[in-house]
Amino acid sequence: MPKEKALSRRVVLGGLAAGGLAASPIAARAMRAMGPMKRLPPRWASPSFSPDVEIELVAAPARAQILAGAPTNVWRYAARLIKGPEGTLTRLNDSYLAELLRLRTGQKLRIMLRNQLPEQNIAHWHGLHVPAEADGHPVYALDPGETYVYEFEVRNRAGFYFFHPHTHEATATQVYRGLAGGIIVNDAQEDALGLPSGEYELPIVLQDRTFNDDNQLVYDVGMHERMIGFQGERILVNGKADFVQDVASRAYRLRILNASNARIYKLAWDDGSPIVVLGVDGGLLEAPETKPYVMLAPGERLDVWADFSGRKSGSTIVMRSAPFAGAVPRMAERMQRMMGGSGLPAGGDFPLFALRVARETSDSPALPKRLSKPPLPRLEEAANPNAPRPIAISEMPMAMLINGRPYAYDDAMEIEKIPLGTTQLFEIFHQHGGMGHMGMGHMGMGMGGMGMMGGMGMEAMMSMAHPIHLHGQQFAILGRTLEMGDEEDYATVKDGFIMSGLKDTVPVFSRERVRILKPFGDYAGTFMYHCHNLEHEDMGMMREFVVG
Ligand SMILES: [Cu+2]
Repeated sequence: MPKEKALSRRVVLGGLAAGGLAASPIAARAMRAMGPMKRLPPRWASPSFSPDVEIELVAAPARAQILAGAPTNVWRYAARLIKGPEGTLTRLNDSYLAELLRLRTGQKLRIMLRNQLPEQNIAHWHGLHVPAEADGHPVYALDPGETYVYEFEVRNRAGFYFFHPHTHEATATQVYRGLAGGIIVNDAQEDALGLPSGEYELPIVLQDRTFNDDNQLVYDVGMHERMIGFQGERILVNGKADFVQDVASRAYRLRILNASNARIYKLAWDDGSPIVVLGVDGGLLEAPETKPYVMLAPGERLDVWADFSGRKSGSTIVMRSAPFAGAVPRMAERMQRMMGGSGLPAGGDFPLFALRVARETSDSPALPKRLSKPPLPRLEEAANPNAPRPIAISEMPMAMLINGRPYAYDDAMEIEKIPLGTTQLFEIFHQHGGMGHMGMGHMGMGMGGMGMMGGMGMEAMMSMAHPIHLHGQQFAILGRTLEMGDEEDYATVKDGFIMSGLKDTVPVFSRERVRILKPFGDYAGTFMYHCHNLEHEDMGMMREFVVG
């Protein structure tokens, strides 16, 4: 089946000049559908704001050693500390990723983003609860040479957060080229637990990429990739291929971030050990939870207790992505299998990284029984307990919609206008093919008799997982239900959800309905919500809340 390959357009992101975006069919198509983005002038420093931490962040082309041999041309956020405690910035493995930012709750932060890229750029602080003008809205995208000054207080509790571009219709390509970084926030409550720290706390940033023979990034945006989101042929951890980390035979804390464009992982230890979960997107759980595996979609984070006590020097434990179904449409899965190819299929079974015991020790901390009570919103606080606001996802070959509309700036519908200071109940669900709230169940599923393309039926094409990310304050997940779905597929993922913590991103699997409760405190203004499958986001699967 070489046809699909012929249809797909391989864009090599090798050069230091622009080009990737201009050549991208996604951008061209989306531009026609959504029109140009409005622009507001960049924000300057406020003389009345006195920062505890001040960072200069330069977005610029760079080179990185990712594979053996030739370096790879990338784009990178390079951070430099102007003011603040030692240890605020750490370089991750000399990779293309930005320096890891280590902040504390309550700190006042000023970040000066300088755009030295050949195209527009703006950065978003994923998971952080910040004022609208510090949220990296695409309306503030910087032209080359411009600077944007973010000023905000760190209001989040301890947790692992994430920064990446949110440039209009260019988030996917810019993240893919390398623009991303982690933010670890600490607080006094977490300090008191004495969790593994220093060399025993390992950030793990998961991404997938495809390279050509010259070690340059290839961004494949054919029809198939646009629908399911980019799936790279190799896994990178902290910007390196074939990642192996030496450890001692004791407990570690793994801070895992899925910074991939679209790939969902089913994290599982290769020796069958359960995964001991300490926390999720918005920090620690009340108590550790033990899972056979954990689903981790783009934008989500996981805090893991990994205890290598008793393991012999020289032994290795591997974190894999275990096989699962329903991340991409069934038909796409079949096509992937039929076409073979060199890649890692979505939902496939492959190793992610290895931990090799290099030193034996008997000195290890014990797993705390209690962690930290997450300040979860409660249903009694909801302004709309009996009338949840909808977040209806619909995906068609040429239109990625939420609540029936593609992204447009300043286009909030009534259901997207949120009174400041309220807590709102939402239901996120699939709404296919413009069939209103009928859902798929009424159409009858089953692929029998359906042709490959035209006659295949929108429903089968479209039923896939979408990681939905809401900017602003963290939310609670109240429940997840499967509507007339394929129980067999769902059984491959459903034991990998963590329901108890504070979240900012939740994958909504094929024909799943998810209820969440989200507070809108502190800040009025425009905040985005969108699919964190970045190809979907750039195709318009994004909307805005106007809070006020
Ligand atoms: Cu999506």
